[in-house]
Amino acid sequence: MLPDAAPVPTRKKSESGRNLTELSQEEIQKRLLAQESNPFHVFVEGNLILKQGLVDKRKGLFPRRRMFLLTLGPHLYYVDPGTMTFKGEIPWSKDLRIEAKNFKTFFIHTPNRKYYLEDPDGYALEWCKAVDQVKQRYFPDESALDA
Ligand code: 4IP
Repeated sequence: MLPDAAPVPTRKKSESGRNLTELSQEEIQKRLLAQESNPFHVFVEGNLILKQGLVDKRKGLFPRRRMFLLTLGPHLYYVDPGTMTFKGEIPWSKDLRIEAKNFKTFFIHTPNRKYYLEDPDGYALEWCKAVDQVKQRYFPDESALDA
C-alpha cells in the first residue's frame, strides 16, 4: 500500500505575492506594536518598517554595510548595524527610481545622487519590487508613466 502523500508545502500569498503597502489601519497599528521590539525601531521616527535588510552602500573606495529600512511615509533610512548609529536617509520624491543591475547590485537614482548598492545575499530584485510598490502607493501617476 502506498503511504499517504506528504502535504505539499505551499507559500501563503502573504509571504510571496502580497503588496507590502496594502495594509489596513488595524494591521498597521498591530505591526507597529510588534515593531517596538525591533532594535531598529528607534531609528524610524515611528514609521512602519515594510522591509529591512543589510545592504552595502558604495561611495568612494569602500562600501559600507548598512541596515536599510524602507518604511511607510515613505522613508528609506540607513543605520550602521555595528555601532547602531543612524547614518542617513535616501530622500524620497516622485523622481526616485530603483534599478537592478544584477541579483546583487542595484542603484537608486535621486535627482542629486545615484546610490550604488549591493545586497550581499543576492536579493536585489526584492528591493526593487518593494521600492516600486512604495513608489506606486505614494506617487501613483509617476509610477504609471515610468512603466
Ligand atoms: C563615507 O565614506 C561613507 O561612505 C558615508 O556613508 C557617506 O555618507 C560619505 O559621503 C562617505 O564619505 P568613508 O566612511 O570612507 O569616509 P555612511 O553615512 O553610510 O557612513 P552618505 O551617508 O552620504 O552616503 P558624504 O559625501 O555624505 O560625506
